[in-house]
Amino acid sequence: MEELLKKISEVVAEGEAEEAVALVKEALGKGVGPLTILNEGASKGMDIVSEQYNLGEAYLPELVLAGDAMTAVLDVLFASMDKEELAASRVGTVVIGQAKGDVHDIGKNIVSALLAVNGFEVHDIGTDVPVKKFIETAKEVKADIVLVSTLLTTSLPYLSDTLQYISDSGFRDKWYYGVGGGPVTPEFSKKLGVDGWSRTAFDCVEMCKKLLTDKKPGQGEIIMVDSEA
Ligand code: B12
Repeated sequence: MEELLKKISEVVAEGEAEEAVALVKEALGKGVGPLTILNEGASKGMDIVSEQYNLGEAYLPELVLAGDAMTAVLDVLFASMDKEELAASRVGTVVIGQAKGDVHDIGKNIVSALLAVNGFEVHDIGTDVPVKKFIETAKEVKADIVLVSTLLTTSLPYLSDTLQYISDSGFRDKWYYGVGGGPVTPEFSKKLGVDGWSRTAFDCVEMCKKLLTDKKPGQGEIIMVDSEA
């Protein structure tokens, strides 16, 4: 089974969407859980291509292809997760989106999926999301938590704009505000005064559960979860 998961990571990194989907279906058919396939296979493919990009061994077209393969794999994995069972055990409502100016969506999609499979009602409002849209959606769906993701340093200011907007709209004591993504450091998040920060999508699930049980929005210490620390 390890061999199959390794192969999935390789074909995702190579951007071979069709082959990746076929292998993922094969793994599901053999009883491998969607989260194992995601964590031990497909996500590792994104790590491989990221590393190649950083070393100058892969360029933007390769990233786009790998991103497309990952998205195709995520569609299959999400479809295989039991939605009705999840709806019955709902723990909270989350609005999540990628900050304005940022179209990276793979990490956010993984966060959304993991929250959904852990019983959260997730409203994913996509990429390049204007600050106002987070607040409008949170009001509409009666959110408990608002999460903003970004991978771009140039979009970091929108994380503070969102917090400001939440406060100005009078919801700072109603909604928890959490942030994450590559350039979003623990130091930055603490200085910003958010409720939660976490490193990975798995950490984000734990962070959201802790927010709902251990803290009031806008009060007390920031909750940080970092499995890589
Ligand atoms: C794939 C990729 C792309 C793809 C995106 C495809 C897609 N559908 O998303 C494409 C080719 C489109 C792209 C474009 C660009 N990219 Co790009 N891209 C990447 C790359 C290689 C991988 C990103 C990825 O998907 N990683 C895999 C996922 C699973 O990881 P992740 O997103 O980090 O998410 C994890 C955690 O961060 C966390 N997380 C994510 N969101 C959240 C949210 C919350 C609330 C929490 C708690 C946690 C959390 O959980 C996730 C899973 O554990 C990174 C390099 C890297 N090392 O990150 C560069 C990178 C992010 N890109 C970069 C750049 C500069 C660009 C471009 C500006 C390039 C250009 N010259 O045009 C454009 C920007 C387009 C735009 N306006 O957004 C830079 C950003 C530098 C910076 N800090 O500002 C990076 C870091 C590359 C580099 N080393 O320079 N990119």
